[in-house]
Amino acid sequence: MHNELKITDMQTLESNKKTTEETTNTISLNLPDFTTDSYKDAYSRINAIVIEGEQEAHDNYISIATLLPNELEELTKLARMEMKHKKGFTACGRNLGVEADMEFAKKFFSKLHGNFQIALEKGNITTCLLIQAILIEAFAISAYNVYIRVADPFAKKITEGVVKDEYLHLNYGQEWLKENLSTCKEELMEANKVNLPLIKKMLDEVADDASVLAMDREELMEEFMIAYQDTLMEIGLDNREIARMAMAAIV
Ligand code: PL3
Ligand code: FE2
Ligand code: FE2
Repeated sequence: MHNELKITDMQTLESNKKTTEETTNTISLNLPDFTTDSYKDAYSRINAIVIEGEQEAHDNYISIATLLPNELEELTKLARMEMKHKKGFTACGRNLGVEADMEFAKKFFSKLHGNFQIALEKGNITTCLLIQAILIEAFAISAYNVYIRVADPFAKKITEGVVKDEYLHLNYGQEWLKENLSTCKEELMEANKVNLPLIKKMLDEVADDASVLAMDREELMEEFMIAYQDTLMEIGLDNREIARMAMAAIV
């Protein structure tokens, strides 16, 4: 009786071990080789985009606080998180032995950056929030959610922490726009018409490098659309308005 029990325990142990090994193998089969030159080459641009994006997000929240002085404390908190994200992603590049191509990344954001600056100068809070807290954050959320599935273990852990914050940032913009919807709807629609096509272009521009990292373009678009449409719904737009806004991506 005693012996029998022991055998059963051993068998359970053996079969558990096998399952673990099988799972590990399956996962590693789907992951790219992080040490190849082609992976590192693509990573030098994608990593730079993310680092630049986090820096600009920081600067944008600080700028938005000049338009919403009552929200200074909250916006400063968000800005601080962005600097932490930047540090995290810088460590991801260093961990893989990759030097980020920052010049490429600055160009990548230049058009959107310019539009944000113009809106800031004009005091167009709605446009600033749409660009940073909705479009850029939804873009980041889509990218990070897809990246988590194919990242190296070090970067995966960091990105998992970051993406949780990005939902808070998206939520911040969402709540402000929801409260002010009656007065900001027209500007929101107009700003979206101008800036959503830029996000689409940026996604197209990054798609080839992303695919080297095993990130699928369709999956990125899908994740973006989920975050984007979900937010517009929460803001209080109806189906027709959301469809109209999303259509701006088809240009
Ligand atoms: C807002 O908090 C940050 C904005 C960053 C924008 C990132 C866009 C990323 C597109 C490329 C996808 C690759 C993700 C890989 C991460 C190393
Ligand atoms: Fe961030
Ligand atoms: Fe963010």
